[in-house]
Amino acid sequence: MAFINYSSREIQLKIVYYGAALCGKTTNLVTLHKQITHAQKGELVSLATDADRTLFFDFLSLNTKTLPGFTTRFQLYTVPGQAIYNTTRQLVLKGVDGIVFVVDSHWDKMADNVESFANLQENLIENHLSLVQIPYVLQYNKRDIPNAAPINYLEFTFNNRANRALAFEGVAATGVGVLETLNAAARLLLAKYSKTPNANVTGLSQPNNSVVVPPPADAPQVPAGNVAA
Ligand SMILES: Nc1nc2c(ncn2[C@@H]2O[C@H](COP(=O)(O)OP(=O)(O)OP(=O)(O)O)[C@@H](O)[C@H]2O)c(=O)[nH]1
Ligand SMILES: [Mg+2]
Repeated sequence: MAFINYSSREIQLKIVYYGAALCGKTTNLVTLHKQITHAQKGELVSLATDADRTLFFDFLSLNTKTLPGFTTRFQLYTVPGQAIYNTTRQLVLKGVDGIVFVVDSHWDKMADNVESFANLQENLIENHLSLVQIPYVLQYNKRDIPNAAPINYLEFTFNNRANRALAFEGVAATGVGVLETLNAAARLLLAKYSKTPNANVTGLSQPNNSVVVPPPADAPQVPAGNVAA
């Protein structure tokens, strides 16, 4: 839940990166930490195993001046994707304001992605929340791999709804789409809480060319595994 302190003129907003194990959530934060100017960011805190699997969460704080007279602090978290850490995912979701759902584009990961999206919705319900009230964006990550599922397939599986979510193609490992994804999530929150939707949170210029174009209405549809809310 957004935390607004009028005496210190500070707004805190929590964005959680959610998705299946190894889809690239931590890589998004590592890349952001590298790309964003020093003055705006705190340390990247990661609690990981020796094999770099997230054990509890990653955390990165970004201070911005996107609202006149206020400091807006975006607190970015990742969840651990491995199935066994569900209690931790529920805890990290507490007080969430916005979500980035990271999809692994690898064909072999579709079942994991679908399961993770369903798990997100279940865990939001545990927190008395839902995707209807929590702004979210999608990132189709690992677009660089040779066996990536087509965007049409991903859009149908994860974004087949009347009010489609903003979706971005990403290569988190090299930075493609990472800032765009975060800025889109941040803009949704700023629009919700302040009616100031045009902020560039990361302070960097960015082309919008990685916004996924919705598939045409006559695109072939894949009936199985559609979990869009
Ligand atoms: N080819 C490619 N590899 C990527 C990309 N993004 C992340 N990876 C790799 O995918 C692996 C997993 O990335 P992580 O960021 O640790 O994944 P995670 O979602 O945080 O995983 P958990 O913490 O276990 O849930 C690492 O080897 C990354 O280098 C990408 O865009 N392309
Ligand atoms: Mg991780």
